[in-house]
Amino acid sequence: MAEAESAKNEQAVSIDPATTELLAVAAAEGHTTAFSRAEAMKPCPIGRAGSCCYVCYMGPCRMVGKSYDTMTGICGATPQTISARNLARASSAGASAHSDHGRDVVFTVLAVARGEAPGYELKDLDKLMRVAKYMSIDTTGKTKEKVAEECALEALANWGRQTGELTYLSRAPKKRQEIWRKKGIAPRGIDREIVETLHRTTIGTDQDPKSLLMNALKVSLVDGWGGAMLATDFTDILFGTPKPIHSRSSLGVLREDEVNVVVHGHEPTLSNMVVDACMDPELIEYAKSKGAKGINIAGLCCTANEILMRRGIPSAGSFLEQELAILTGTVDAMVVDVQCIMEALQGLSEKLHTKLITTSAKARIAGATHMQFDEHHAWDVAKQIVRVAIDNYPNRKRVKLPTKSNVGNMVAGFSHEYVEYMQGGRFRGSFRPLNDAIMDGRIMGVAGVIGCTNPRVTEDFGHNYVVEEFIKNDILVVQTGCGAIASAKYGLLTPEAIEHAGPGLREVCEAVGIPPVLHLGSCVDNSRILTIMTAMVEEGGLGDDISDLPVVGLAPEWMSEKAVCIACYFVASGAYVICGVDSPVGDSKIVTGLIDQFWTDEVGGKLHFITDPKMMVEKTIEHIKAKRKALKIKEYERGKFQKERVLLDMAGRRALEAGQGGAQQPHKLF
Ligand code: SF4
Ligand code: MSK
Repeated sequence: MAEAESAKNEQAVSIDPATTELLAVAAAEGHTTAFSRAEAMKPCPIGRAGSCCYVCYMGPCRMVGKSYDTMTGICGATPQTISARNLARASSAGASAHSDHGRDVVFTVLAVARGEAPGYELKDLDKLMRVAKYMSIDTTGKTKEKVAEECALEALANWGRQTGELTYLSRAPKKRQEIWRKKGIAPRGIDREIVETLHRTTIGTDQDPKSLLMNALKVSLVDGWGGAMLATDFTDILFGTPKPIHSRSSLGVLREDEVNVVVHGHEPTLSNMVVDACMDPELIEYAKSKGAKGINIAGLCCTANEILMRRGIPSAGSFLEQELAILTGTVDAMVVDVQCIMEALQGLSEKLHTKLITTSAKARIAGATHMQFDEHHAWDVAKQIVRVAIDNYPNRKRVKLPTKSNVGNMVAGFSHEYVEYMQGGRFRGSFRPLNDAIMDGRIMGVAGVIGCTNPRVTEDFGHNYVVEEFIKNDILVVQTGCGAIASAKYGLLTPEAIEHAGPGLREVCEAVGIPPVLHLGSCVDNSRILTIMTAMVEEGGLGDDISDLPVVGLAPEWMSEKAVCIACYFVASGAYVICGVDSPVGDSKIVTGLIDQFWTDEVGGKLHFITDPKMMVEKTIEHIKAKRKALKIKEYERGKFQKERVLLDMAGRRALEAGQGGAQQPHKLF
């Protein structure tokens, strides 16, 4: 656990003992890692703070020095235009990544619906019907395949839509939709908005910082309420909607005596097949024939979260653990798809024994073994991959598994559907209990703590510090991505973590049987947070828009353009967002002011970059309290809330699940 007294930990590269141990191995053996390279290569101070423009070849132009406020690029671009343009470009790059991922999942569902993808099935028909309803598709008398085909085609139309709006904008609160339309940021097609942002940000096009910043929000919405939300829904249809499941997270999940296959990246389609292949009796026998006791599969980054949420497959770690996994000498194959995969993996794999296997035509790495994934014969590809891993097992050079790894247990799998279900069962699920708990002060508010890990700050420290402080202050935490993996390593995703929680949150978690920190999934599953916030608004009592809710989004250790995009779509949805590490627009006081006050005036959300985790907590609490005050709900006072409500006991829960509602049930959650 992080030390509560100090929000700073400037010396340590990580608070994870397994990381520290393996970094010592790397140093002793002469290998570099992201940690050592970050130490050796200080960031360019000009580009880091958003003051370098390289969109044309008269430049790059660097805004720096005493004349910063008056200087311009060769074309006359002001520092604020350059800063805002860089932010808009980052937002569109992030949107492209999540959305292209979503598109591929939808194509897989389409192939399944048409009988062209053997090995996959339409696993969650309830979810399919819900998606059909969101899309106003008439399901009467249609087969599930027909419904799935129509849903997939409607989804795909979102990418190429030239006019009109994204289908899922209608899932947002009514008031939010009106704001988007009034401000001209209701996005049309996903591809159209991304292309337009790239166009706007070429030399000599959009040169008004306010216009660029509004566009940064518009293009981010194609991610949150478009590509990412569609990715979440169609992955649920294909592999099931997550529900609580036990698993573990740490480099300690790798095994010395088994073939270790690690899947890394973001997409769920191949990794799910690889999980099946690792359980194939024939392949297990083959592994035994090579001297291994069996086949062990683990994940990294968000591919890990996809198979963790639905199948309980353990996570070997977050973004910064990818090289460390190879350094253990036990990874017989690392199978990568797209995003967050370090090119350095290949060089390191060559020095040790790991086979690095790329699988996406979009993400090739020179020197790696490429085994092209194709959803039309995914099972064959997955089996071939596992066979390569098994064949590589006898080639291990040396094993250095961390001795101090704590193998954090966790309960993951909190889809928004389950969050609703857990508040009343199948027939009475709602968000009323959560809203009530906030209104009567048991829960102060909700914080979404998401995003990457980054070697520019102490690994896991920011995540760990803010999460512990939030639950201590009765703030329910929801997490996704590498942030969730970081918390899992320290036991914060277990029901036992309530020992760190404030009295109100503790009572709620005990009543429902949940951890105080809920793992909602991968980075695209940040869309589940949007759905939950919308449900809280629609439940009533907490205002009529997301901007009214006592909630804050944080990315304490972010590093990716995708994190910028996520931050932007939460702001565009009305939320207050805090990002750590440093500000990519930090040199420009004007842009820093615009993403605060101008964005607040326009859309009700704002973005702050705050480096000190302690200040992140203070600002979050300040914001939540201000929102509570504006809502005129009970002032939060630790431990002071009404206690007369009857909690749902097990008998009540069983009655709910059996559908015996009515007079028999005086039980109430929270
Ligand atoms: Fe310089 Fe303008 Fe070209 Fe940017 S667009 S590199 S500021 S000349
Ligand atoms: S994987 S985007 S490092 S959260 Fe989604 Fe982790 Fe950030 Fe990649």
